[in-house]
Amino acid sequence: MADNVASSKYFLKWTIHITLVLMSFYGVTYSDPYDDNIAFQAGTENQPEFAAAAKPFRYLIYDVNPGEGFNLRRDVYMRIANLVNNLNKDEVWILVLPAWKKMYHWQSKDVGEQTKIRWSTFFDLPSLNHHVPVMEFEDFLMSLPDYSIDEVYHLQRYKEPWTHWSEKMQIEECHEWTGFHERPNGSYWSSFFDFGHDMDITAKKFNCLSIQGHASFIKPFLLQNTTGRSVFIDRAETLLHDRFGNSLYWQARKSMVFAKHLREIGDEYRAKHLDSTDETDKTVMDPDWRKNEKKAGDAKGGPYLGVHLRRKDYVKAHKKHVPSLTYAAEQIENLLQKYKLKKVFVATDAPTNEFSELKSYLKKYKVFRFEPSKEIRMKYKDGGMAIIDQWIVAHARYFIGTHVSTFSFRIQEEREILGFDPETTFNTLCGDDDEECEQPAKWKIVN
Ligand SMILES: Nc1nc2c(ncn2[C@@H]2O[C@H](COP(=O)(O)OP(=O)(O)O)[C@@H](O)[C@H]2O)c(=O)[nH]1
Ligand SMILES: [Mg+2]
Repeated sequence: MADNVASSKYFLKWTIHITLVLMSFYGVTYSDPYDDNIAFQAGTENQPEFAAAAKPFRYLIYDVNPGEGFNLRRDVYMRIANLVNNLNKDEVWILVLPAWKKMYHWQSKDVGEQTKIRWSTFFDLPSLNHHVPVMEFEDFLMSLPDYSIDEVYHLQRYKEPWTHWSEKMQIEECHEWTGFHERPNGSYWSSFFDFGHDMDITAKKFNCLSIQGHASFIKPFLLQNTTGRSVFIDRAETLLHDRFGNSLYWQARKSMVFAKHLREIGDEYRAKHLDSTDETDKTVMDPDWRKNEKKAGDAKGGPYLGVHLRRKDYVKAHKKHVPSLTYAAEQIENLLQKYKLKKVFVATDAPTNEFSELKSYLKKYKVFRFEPSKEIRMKYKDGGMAIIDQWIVAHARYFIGTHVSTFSFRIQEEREILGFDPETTFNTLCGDDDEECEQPAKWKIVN
């Protein structure tokens, strides 16, 4: 009974917050996230005792090692989202989404600045909000008192190598460059997703925290050892998934629905070039991800082969596992024959000359690559183009990706959500000297 009361309060609290957060997305009204009175007024007339009892809600902001790419960052989001999901069992915490800033792979120079990008450019925020309450960093900043974040913890690994792995954490000296600079007044400046270059954003408190553990291992520390309203966790990739591949993992993953404007561009391309529609491919999805519980084999996929051909830095970095273009073409042709397909869609970061070369080896087939207009590239940048590629390639009848690429992993997950047979999903191109190469583990969805 007590549990029921507690959990219904939890859901009520959360609902209020999501409503407020969503209201701020859609510009319905603007409320100061730091003002509890305002926050708990809306919709609470029938529960005055709840409003009185409510603790102030808190903000968890995070960032990832600057060297990490887009698709590992998506994985870190899942770890933190599930930490926030867990925190919300005890207190209301809102996950502040780290604005996207330029990454190594976002190399286009003709699409305008690729920084301070909102998550809504790439993802559907109401869908994220169905899993945990989220807010864009920019919106959070607008009402942050004095642009001053309360506490920062820069996570780091322990210096000494472990002989026996166990969960542990401790505030220690910083082992490495952190990007935080102490000011004479004792506050700490950092660039905060590049916003700090135009606005003077600082933190009141800064510490390096050596840690080895799963994401929720930091929960008691956040609840008991931090008092700040806003807590920033830097290098959040240091935390491990609580449980990789369980139902909560998949809920977080399913909530990361791509933004509608990107899905629509991908769908239009599928219909125009690949004879692929959701009705014919059996990939009709409910707009509310919580209602989608597809079974393996429900999806048929469009009449094309989907390939993720990772090139650029991977050609050197994973020499043994990334095939030459001739050998990639040979493997593609074998699959086209095996599955009696005439079309292949290639998602790739390959430069134009490499793509033309690949095409020249596959003259008997129709080889496609998404070639967006300048307008679309300007609007949605390199990150948006990568998502459109992932969306199109994920809908193929059969998919083959690149060894250990997180870009390929995210496509595989997308196909699990869509309901493909895992046999058509967990496949990897082999390197030239490794014809019978090891295939990826089948991380099947748990609904
Ligand atoms: N548009 C597009 N971009 C790609 C493709 N493959 C790689 N990229 C780019 O290269 C980056 C690869 O980095 P990351 O996301 O870390 O994946 P990983 O390095 O393959 O594990 C992506 O984020 C994209 O910016 C592709 O097939 N299509
Ligand atoms: Mg990478």
